[in-house]
Amino acid sequence: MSTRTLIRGGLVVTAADEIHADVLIEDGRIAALAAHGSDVAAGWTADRTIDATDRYVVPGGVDAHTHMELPFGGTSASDTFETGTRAAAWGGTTTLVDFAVQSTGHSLREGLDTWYAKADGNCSVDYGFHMILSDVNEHTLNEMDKLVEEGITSFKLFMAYPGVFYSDDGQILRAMQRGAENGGLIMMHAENGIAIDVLVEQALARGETDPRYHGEVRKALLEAEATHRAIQLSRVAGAPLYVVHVSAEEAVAELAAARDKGLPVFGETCPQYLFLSTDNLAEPDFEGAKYVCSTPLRPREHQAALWRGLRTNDLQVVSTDHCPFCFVGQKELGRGDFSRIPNGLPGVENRMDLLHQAVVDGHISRRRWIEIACATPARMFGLYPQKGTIAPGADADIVVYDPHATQTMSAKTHHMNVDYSAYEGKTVTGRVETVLSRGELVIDQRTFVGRAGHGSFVPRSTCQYLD
Ligand code: DUC
Ligand code: ZN
Ligand code: ZN
Ligand code: ZN
Repeated sequence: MSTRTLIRGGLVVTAADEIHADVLIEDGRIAALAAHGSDVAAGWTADRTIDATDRYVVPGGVDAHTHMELPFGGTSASDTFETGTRAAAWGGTTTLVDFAVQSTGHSLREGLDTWYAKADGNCSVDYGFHMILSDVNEHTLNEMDKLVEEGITSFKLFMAYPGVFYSDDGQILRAMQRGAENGGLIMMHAENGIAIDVLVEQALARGETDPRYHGEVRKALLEAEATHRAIQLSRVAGAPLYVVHVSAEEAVAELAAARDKGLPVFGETCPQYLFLSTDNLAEPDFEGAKYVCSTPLRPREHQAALWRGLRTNDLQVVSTDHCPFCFVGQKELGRGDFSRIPNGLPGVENRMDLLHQAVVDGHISRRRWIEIACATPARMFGLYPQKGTIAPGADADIVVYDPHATQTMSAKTHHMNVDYSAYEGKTVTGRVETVLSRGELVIDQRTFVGRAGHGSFVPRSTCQYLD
């Protein structure tokens, strides 16, 4: 039986428009929009009506960078697909693109099947996968073609982490060449890991073991160098490039210079780089470990370049790189040696709210908020217009957002399975009120009413940001 839902009286905000409109949902999809108060809208009836007066009605967030259950640093990221997708929904995100991992010496198929199994039946919102390439060889390259056909249309490579995920320049070039042929988008972790490992060893030899040294050895210049090298390799291969978790001003400059030449080079940053800094890494009593991620947090001065990049479209996407590890028992593995602190921050629940705060603070416009958090990640990764917008035919993934409510972020109240908040005590204006995933309520007036297993794998087309 078809269910009709009506969202009445809100301000519908998309990347393109802001209109006072009623939204009619039928069979999990958006059936129609009509001006609030118009004869057309007044004539609509529904099984369920949501009053969105004084609220924004926005597309569900698309977080194109998460790591649920990632085995890393001798432990495993603490959010499962069940807890992580529930927390995502609480934060107004209705689509995740998580990273399946190829283990060295194994096939892409094995890695991908492992991730399908982790997610299947456990998610309360929809998800797709990118594939991390840890072992670029002839077999892997052939498998890339098959994955693209299966809807896994993006591949992450690492210039960092020698001995773990690392690819050398020859492997990177070959993967890029293959991507240029099969349409797979190469995503790059751009840090010079070989040089960083030298600096890590030297720092530890000097007795510099505290979390803040993580930020000192992973130098901005080594992010910029790797970004530059990745751009040049992508030019040689004739492939577009998406640089993940950009944090350094110098790396933004490399992207901007490439884009000024008209190259198809894209950049993502994350809330932690926009709102946190090396001040957090320097917190006493090993608390800085909570803020250890790679690329690292930078001195506060870098933030202006990131905000500028988001305004000028030298950076196109804000994703979270959500990769939570509990302070107790996980981050603590690195006491006495910062290089053993598992890398990653929690944040899947906080992204939409922090970026709304950026609207309040005047960094970005309301439509740009939706563009960088919903529409562009959907287009970048082949999910548009099914995801990322509110338009007839699109999936009814919708957030009713209260722009006036305030909230204070805290581990005491968040829903991520991690024992601290990276934003503990931060008060922001704006709060998710109600969330729909394909027309079904997941959050109803701040109550979780979703279901593990509602969320489905979404096969993706190739990058649409080049169209
Ligand atoms: N960076 C992180 O902080 N965590 C997981 C992997 C990565 O590249
Ligand atoms: Zn194997
Ligand atoms: Zn990375
Ligand atoms: Zn990541």
